[in-house]
Amino acid sequence: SDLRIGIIGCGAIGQDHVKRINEKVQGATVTGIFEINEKVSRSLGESFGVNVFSSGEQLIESSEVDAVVVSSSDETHARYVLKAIEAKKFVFCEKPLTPKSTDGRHILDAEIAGGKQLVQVGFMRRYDPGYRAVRTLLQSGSYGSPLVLHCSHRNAAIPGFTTPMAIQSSASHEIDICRWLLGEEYVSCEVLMAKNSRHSGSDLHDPQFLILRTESGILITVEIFINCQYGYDINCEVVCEDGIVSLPSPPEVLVKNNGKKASAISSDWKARFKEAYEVEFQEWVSAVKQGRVGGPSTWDGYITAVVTEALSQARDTGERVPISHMECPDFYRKK
Ligand code: ISE
Repeated sequence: SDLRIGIIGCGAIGQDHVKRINEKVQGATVTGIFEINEKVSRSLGESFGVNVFSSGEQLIESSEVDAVVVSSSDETHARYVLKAIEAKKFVFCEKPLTPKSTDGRHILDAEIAGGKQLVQVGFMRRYDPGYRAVRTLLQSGSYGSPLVLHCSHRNAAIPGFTTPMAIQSSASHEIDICRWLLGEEYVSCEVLMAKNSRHSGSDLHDPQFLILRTESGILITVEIFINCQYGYDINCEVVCEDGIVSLPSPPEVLVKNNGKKASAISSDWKARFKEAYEVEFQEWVSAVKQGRVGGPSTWDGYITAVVTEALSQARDTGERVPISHMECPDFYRKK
């Protein structure tokens, strides 16, 4: 029978998840939602034909919900994830797991104390066919050791974004994907501000430039550009000892017309990573039905929070900041 899913937080991405689970994912149905905005929640309850709960806690405890998706605002993630652990239910939490590493540590301690891995974090890039292909090639060893990664993460425009959000909300994807591609942790970081774009609002410095170094000395550069204007553009080039491995751009038809050669660039991250989100949820549901978690864990969410804090400190002080954290507990090592 279908896994019955409750979704907490039905803003843009939460609504997408409801549709995705009901229309694309095999073996799961959304049976309930909780959304803080009452108007939105009532109309969604009607249009999706699902139960509308009056709190996230009530949804988690409901006997009609087998597993929980948390896509509410970042600051509320920890309390819902902790509640799901208490109720011994599998929980998929959107990235970042928690903005603060202390909250991440609480989740980690609670999950270990409960004795069973229940949490998966929504780092969907790990399910993108392009990133998967890059990782397979790096792991093949055919190109020698990676030496440098050049990443850029550009959004066309995000209204209301602030300087800290560039790291917490956007760069968290690179923090996760680079350590996943390389199988190494970070040891230090720096942040440099570029010349400020005239399109950035008063609360945002844009673009920002991040530098991370890994245990074996690999250098990673990340340009985060929130208001690049021209489209959604994600790039990753891995410079190895014996060659370059680059993330492919989404395939787009090339048009020659009027003395120009052009291909479209999508303006939307939901479209760019559509396939990744679908694979991510299908794999999550299939694993949960077997009673396990297969994707990014609390540990991965915790590390991202630790690195986010180090980067924020580097940004505020203008200094290179060392990154240190505890060893990965055995509980989270892949068996
Ligand atoms: C957003 O939260 C995402 O997850 C997108 O992938 C990212 O590109 C965007 O910058 C974030 O705000």
